[in-house]
Amino acid sequence: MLQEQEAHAAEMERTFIAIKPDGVQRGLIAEIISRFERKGFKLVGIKLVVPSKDFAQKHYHDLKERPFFDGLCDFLSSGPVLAMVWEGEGVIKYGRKLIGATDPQKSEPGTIRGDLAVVVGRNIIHGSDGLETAKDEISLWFQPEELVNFTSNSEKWVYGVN
Ligand code: IDP
Ligand code: MG
Repeated sequence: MLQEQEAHAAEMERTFIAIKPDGVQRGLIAEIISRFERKGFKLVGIKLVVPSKDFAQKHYHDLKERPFFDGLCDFLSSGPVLAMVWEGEGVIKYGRKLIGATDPQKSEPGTIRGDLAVVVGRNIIHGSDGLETAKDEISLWFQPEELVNFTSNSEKWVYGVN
């Protein structure tokens, strides 16, 4: 039992997920949260913020050479963004699966972008793409004290460990 608990603890990850201004404006917050929640992932941080353009540029710094960078940063800073941290086994990679491909025309039905978005410039949601980016993005958007450490009541049923 102890081994199972240790293995479970070792697999736990956190990822940064944001509903972009289009998703917030279109009233998709509950729909999107629900998909992560029903899967069994745990919400450990959440806030609604309007990022400055400077902040948006920091968030998307990897894309600064791309032609759409300026428009993307204008867009991200154009209105409220729902910033979240989700925790769970494999949540970084599986979160990206729930989200779907970057271009909603190529996202599978059943994914968030596949079901709820049509064009790449308005694809409603962001998710970290790896362990390092998850760490960087969580620390960019959240102070450590804004994240909550707790054991959810459902955890033993989701993972089969106490
Ligand atoms: P991701 O959001 O799936 O990780 P990235 O390649 O990291 O995709 O791009 C970040 C965001 O930039 C995308 O979610 C999308 O909003 C925007 N983007 C990506 N490619 C294009 C494009 O070709 N035209 C316009 N916007 C784009
Ligand atoms: Mg990305």
